[in-house]
Amino acid sequence: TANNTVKTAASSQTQGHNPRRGVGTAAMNRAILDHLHFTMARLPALASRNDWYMALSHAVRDRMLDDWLASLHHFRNKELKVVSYLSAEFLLGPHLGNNLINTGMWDAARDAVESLGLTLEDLLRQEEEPGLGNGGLGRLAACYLDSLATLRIPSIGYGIRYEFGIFDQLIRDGWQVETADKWLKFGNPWEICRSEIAYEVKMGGHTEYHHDADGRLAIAWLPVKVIKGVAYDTPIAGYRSRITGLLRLWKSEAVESFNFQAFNAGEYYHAVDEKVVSESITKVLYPNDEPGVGKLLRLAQQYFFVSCSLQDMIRVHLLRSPRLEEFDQTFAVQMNDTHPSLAVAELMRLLVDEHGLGWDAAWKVTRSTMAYTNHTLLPEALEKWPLQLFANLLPRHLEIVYEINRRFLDEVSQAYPGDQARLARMSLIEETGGKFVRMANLASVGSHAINGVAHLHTELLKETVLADFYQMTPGKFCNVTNGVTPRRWVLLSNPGLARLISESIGEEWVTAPEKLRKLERFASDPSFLSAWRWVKDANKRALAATILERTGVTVDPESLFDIQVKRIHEYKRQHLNLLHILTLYHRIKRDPGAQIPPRTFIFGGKAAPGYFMAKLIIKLINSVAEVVNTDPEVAGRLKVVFFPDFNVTNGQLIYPAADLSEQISTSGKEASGTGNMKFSLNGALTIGTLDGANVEIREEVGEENFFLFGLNATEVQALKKSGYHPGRFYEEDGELREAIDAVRSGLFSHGDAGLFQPLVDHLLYDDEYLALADYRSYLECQERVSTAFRQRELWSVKSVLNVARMGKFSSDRSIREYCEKIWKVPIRPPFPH
Ligand code: B1N
Repeated sequence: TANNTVKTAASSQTQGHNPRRGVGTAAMNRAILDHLHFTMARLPALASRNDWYMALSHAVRDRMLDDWLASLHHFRNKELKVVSYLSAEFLLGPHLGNNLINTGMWDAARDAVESLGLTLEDLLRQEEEPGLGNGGLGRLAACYLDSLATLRIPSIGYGIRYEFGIFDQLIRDGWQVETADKWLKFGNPWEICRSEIAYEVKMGGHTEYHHDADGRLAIAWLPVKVIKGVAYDTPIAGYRSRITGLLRLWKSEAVESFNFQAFNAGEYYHAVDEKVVSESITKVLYPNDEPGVGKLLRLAQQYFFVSCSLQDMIRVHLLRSPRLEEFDQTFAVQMNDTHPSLAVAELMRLLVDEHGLGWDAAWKVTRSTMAYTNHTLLPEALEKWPLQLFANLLPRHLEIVYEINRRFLDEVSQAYPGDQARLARMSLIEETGGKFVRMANLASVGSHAINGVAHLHTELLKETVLADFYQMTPGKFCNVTNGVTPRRWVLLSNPGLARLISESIGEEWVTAPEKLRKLERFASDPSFLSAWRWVKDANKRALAATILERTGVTVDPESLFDIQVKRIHEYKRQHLNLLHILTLYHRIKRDPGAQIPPRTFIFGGKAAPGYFMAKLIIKLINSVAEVVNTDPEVAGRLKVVFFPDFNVTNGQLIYPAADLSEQISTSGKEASGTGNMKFSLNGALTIGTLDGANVEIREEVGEENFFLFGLNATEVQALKKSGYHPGRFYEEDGELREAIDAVRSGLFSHGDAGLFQPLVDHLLYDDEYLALADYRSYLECQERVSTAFRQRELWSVKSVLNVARMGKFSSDRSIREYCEKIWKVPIRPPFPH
C-alpha cells in the first residue's frame, strides 16, 4: 500500500554532495531558475511576481529539508519525549523572511534575487500570511514553535488547516467590513500534503453495547458520519539550530468509501453533498476571541483536529513501543486553552475502546500526558457546550465524560463531605439554567498540570475561576509567563535596531536575550543614543509612508507615535484611549497655547463580526479621526489613524515604529498580553495598568521607565463590590463630561446624535470595564508621558533600558519553563555556532 516503505537503490544512498543543498548566491540563483522552470513551469520572461516568489520559496524549502528529515528521526528515538502542542490556532505570519533569517540564508537569497533583476523586498511582499488565528493566543502558539525548534526540542504543533483564516478587514465609511481571507489562492509553497497520513474521524450516531466472544463488554460507536483528516506539514526553522520543527495541520475530506451505497443507488448528488459537508469542517476559522454560543461546526472542528492528532501520536508511539501504558513517555501534550480539551475524552476513548486498555490504566496515562494552559479569566469566555449538542455529535464521549465525572465527584465528596455547592461547581456538567459540558473543568480534571500565562493571571485563576480545583490539587498549578520570539519580532521586523544592538554587544542576544543587559551601559553614550533615535525615526518614517498609502492621512514622523494595536474589545478599552484624545482636542481648542507635544494616535485591530460594541468603537475612532485630522485649529498637533487590517505582517511594521505602547486594559482582565512585550522589545515605553504581563514588564524595566496608572485588580474588585456608579465620574469631572458630551452631541457623526448612543449609554450606565473610573488617572499619566517626551535624550535612555531589560520575555524562556515544570523534557544546550 501507499504507506509501505519501498526498498530501492536510493534507500541506502547517503546524504553526500548535492547541488540542491548549496546556500551560496550562485547555487540559490540556479535553484530559483530551476524551480521557475520545473515547479512553476514558467519562462523567466513571462514570470509574474508570484511565480518568482514561489520559485524562491521552494528553493528555500529545499534547503530546510535535510534538517527536517533528520529532525523527524527524533520521533522514532525512544529516548526523546516529543512535545505535542495542540492548538486550534497558529497565527504564523509570513514564512519566507523568517525562514531566511533563521536558516541564515538571507544574504545569499537577496543577492541571488538581485542577480535575477528582482528585489527580495518585492518577493517578500508577495506572500499572503497564513492568518490561522485570532490574536494573542494563536500568535503565542507560533512563537512557541519558533522557540521549540530553536531550542532543539522534538515537537509537533497540531492544528487545523483552515481554508480561510481570519478575515481581511476593510474600512468603509469608518465601519469594519469583513472579506474572506483567501490565503491559499496563489498556492502555498511551505506545506507538504501527506496524503498517506490520514485518519478517519467519526461523528454523530449512537453507541451500542454487546458481549464479545470472551464474554467481555464491548462498546460500539455507530456514527452517522465519517470524515477523513489529511495531514499538511509545514517545516518550522529553528534559529541557526540545524533543527526544523513540524507543524501538522489537518484538512477535512470525504472518506472515499463511506457513501458508496448512496452512490450505487444512483444518488450521485447525495454522495457529493456528503463530500461538501465533510470538507466544510476545516473551511473557516471562527473569528471570535471568545467562544460564541454552541456552534456545532466549531465543536466538530475541535473534535476533528484532536482526534486526528491523537491517532497520529498513537501511531508514532506504536512505532516505538507496543505498550500504550507508556504513551506519556513518548508525548507531553499541551492543550492551548480548552479548545482542544476534548483530547482528554478522546484519548480515553482511543485507549479503552480501540486499544483495549482498562479504564484505570488509561486514565493514569491520559492524566500524566495532558496539561492545560488557561488564557482567560473572563467568565463569558469559558467554553461550555450545550449537553444536547455534545450528545448529538459525540455520544460516546459524553458517556466517557460522565464516567470521568462520576469518579471525580466521588473524590470531591470524599475530600469535602457534604459540600453540595462545591460538587455542583466542580462537576463537568453544569445543570443550572440548561445543561452544559464545562470544558475548563474537563481540561483541569484530565491534566497533571494547569498553568496561567502571567504571574497575576495565575494568582487570579487560583482565586477565582479555578479556585475549587486549586484548593483540591494545589500542586497541579503553576505559572508560565508568556514570551515572544526575538527572531521574528526584532531581527526580522526591526533590522536597523537588531544591527545596532549586535554592533554594540554582539549577536548572542538573539538566543540569549538576558545578554541585552549589556546595552545598559550604552544608555549613557550620547552617540549611541543618537544612533538609537535614528533607527526609531527611520522606522517611524516607514510607517508614516504606509499610513499615507493605506489611509490617505499624512502624519508627522517627528510627533509622538502613540499606538494601540490589538483585538478591539471593551476590556482592552480602546474607548479610554479615545477619551484622552478628545480631551486633548478640547484643551487645544480652548487654549491654542497649551503645551502639548504633537502626537499621532494609531489604532489597529479587528472586531469579532458579531460584536456590535467593538464595531461601534472602530466607527468612533474613524469618526474622531475625520474631525480631528481636518480641523485647522489642531493641525500639526494631533492626528488620529485607524490602520486597517492589523495582522502579523502589519505588526512587523508597526511595533518598531512606536514611541508609546498602550496597554490599558482593566486590571485583572488581560490574561497576559504579548503585544506589550513586542512594543517594549522594540524600544517603546509603555503606558499601562497593573494587568497581565504588564506587571512583570514594569518589574523588569524599572518603575521609572514605565508609565503606570489606574486601579489595580484588588481595587477593581472592591469598587465593583461596593457598587460602581460611572455617572458620578461623569458628573464630577468637567473634562470627562466634555469628552462624552461631544460624542453624544453628534459632533463626530455629522449631527446624528443617535449613532454613538449605545456606546455612551453603556459608559454612563454600566461601564463594566471601569473606563470612567480610570479616566483621570490615565489623563494625568499621559501628561507625564508628554513631559517626558519633551526631553528626547532622557526618553531615549528609557527606551534603551526597556530593550536592555526585556530578556525575560523571550519565548525561549517560556518554553524552557514548560520543559522543566510541566513536560519534564530535558533542556538541551544551545547549538554550537
Ligand atoms: O491569549 C493571549 C494572552 O496574552 C491574552 O491576554 C489573552 O486575551 C489571549 C477563544 C481566545 N485568551 N483567550 C483567547 C482566543 C480565541 C478563542 O476562540 C479565546 N485569547 C486569549 C496568549 O496567552
